Amino acid sequence: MTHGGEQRQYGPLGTVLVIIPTYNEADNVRPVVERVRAAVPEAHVLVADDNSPDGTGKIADELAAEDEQVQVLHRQGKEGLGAAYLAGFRWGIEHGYGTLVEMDADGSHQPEELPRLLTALRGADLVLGSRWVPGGRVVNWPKHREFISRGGSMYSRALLDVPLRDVTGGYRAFRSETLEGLGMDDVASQGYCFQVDMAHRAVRAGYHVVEVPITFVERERGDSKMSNDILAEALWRVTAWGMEGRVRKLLGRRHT
Ligand SMILES: Nc1nc2c(ncn2[C@@H]2O[C@H](COP(=O)(O)OP(=O)(O)OP(=O)(O)O)[C@@H](O)[C@H]2O)c(=O)[nH]1
Ligand SMILES: [Mg+2]
Repeated sequence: MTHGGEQRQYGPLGTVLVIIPTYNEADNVRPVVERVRAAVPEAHVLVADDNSPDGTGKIADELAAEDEQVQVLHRQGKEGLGAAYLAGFRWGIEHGYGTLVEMDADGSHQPEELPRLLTALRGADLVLGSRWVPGGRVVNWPKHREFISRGGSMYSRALLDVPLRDVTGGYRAFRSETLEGLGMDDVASQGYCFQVDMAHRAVRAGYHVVEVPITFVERERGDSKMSNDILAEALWRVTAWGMEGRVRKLLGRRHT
């Protein structure tokens, strides 16, 4: 599934940085980093840890000491997924990476599928790993989580006119130019609506966004950070963006 101008010429992807945000992922951080390094050996990894009380940051430091392609961004405290990604994106752009990948630490996103996302990015500005396009699937996901996720995507799609199936997913590959063009400085979304926010901005800015099917696997170890606060933030922000868009359209029409 695609959106945007397909006729463009795309430059090289540059060096790939896989950003993995972590909060209390002590059991998961080592396996996921090792899987990324095995699946795409040329890629670099940045673990963005929010001072996890369970010592995830220390394990990430050990990984970084063992492997010069692994680095750690230590942040002061838990500020949400969106803030961790924005800090990771900025770090990656400052360090000259050409492609920035978002990936969860809990094994839900398969590093072995990353080559397919990167192949698609050769002809796109942004690639979304998608559970809800043909070929995409979820494994071991409780029905209520699937309901929330599918519902969230449908609601966002309808309200924001975003022609994408999986708007809330967090397995993505951005060209650095795309991120620079999206205006990261005024992104306020903290939780998972960060993903909706970025997809919405990309579509609105006319970027070519491609969805690639992925197999999403429910986490086996560690605790979920999904909360009612995170859902509430997503609901009010998406609704506000939708209203804002409608009002803008209405005013635009009156003036013409
Ligand atoms: N740095 C940082 N990472 C976070 C924060 N909240 C969540 N994460 C990480 O973001 C990724 C996604 O969070 P999850 O808890 O897996 O969220 P989810 O996938 O909706 O929930 P489950 O898979 O059901 O647990 C994981 O790697 C988390 O460790 C945060 O505040 N700061
Ligand atoms: Mg998860």
